[in-house]
Amino acid sequence: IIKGVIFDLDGVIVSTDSLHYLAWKKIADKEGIYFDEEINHRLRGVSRIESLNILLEKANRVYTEEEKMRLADEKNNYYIELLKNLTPNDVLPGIIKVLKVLKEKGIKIAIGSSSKNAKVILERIGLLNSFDAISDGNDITRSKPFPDVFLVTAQKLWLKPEHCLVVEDAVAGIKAAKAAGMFAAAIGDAKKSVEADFILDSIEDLLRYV
Ligand code: G16
Ligand code: MG
Repeated sequence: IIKGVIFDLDGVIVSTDSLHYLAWKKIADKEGIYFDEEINHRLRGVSRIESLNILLEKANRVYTEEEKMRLADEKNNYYIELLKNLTPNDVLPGIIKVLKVLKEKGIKIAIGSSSKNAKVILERIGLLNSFDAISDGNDITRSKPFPDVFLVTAQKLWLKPEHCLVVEDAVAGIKAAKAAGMFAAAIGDAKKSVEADFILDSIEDLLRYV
């Protein structure tokens, strides 16, 4: 029985994935490092510094920890600039309806994101006060595929993991949900995950399982 649904943010509630891509692409171009959409998929759900490490796999030299911190900061500054353009119109289709139906059914709703910018994003898209709990990159040190962000979210909801269902667009996020002992529903890029319990062709499909 599902008592709470935990939504990933980037790629599920709002498509900030394209903004992450633009910001990382700018860093890659400046550094003369090859970067494309396929590499970008591997950045879904993982932390900022792990994303940078993946991007640097294609670099032809070694970067010091100090240089890495500078590049990660620089990327985040571009990204924050891009976030200023977000509006409530950027909430992905079907989300508002699904949140409303879940609330009507008495199911708790929450955000479990790896992003340290999650609250800024939710504020921009007008959903900061719509959830029973929000956990993000500031609550944890180990990001997805570790289960930490979802376990913290379940605690904030006062729910056991086995009563929670996670909605994710990233393979790393599905792994995190299963490692947390929760149900996992995959949408978008995560549909290729073999670990997902449910595959969603659209977010409304979620309502079949709750
Ligand atoms: C998101 C993205 C990742 C990003 C991570 C950290 O997580 O999917 O690509 O690297 O957050 O973001 P930031 O640099 O803003 O802290 P999620 O979990 O919402 O999909
Ligand atoms: Mg995501």
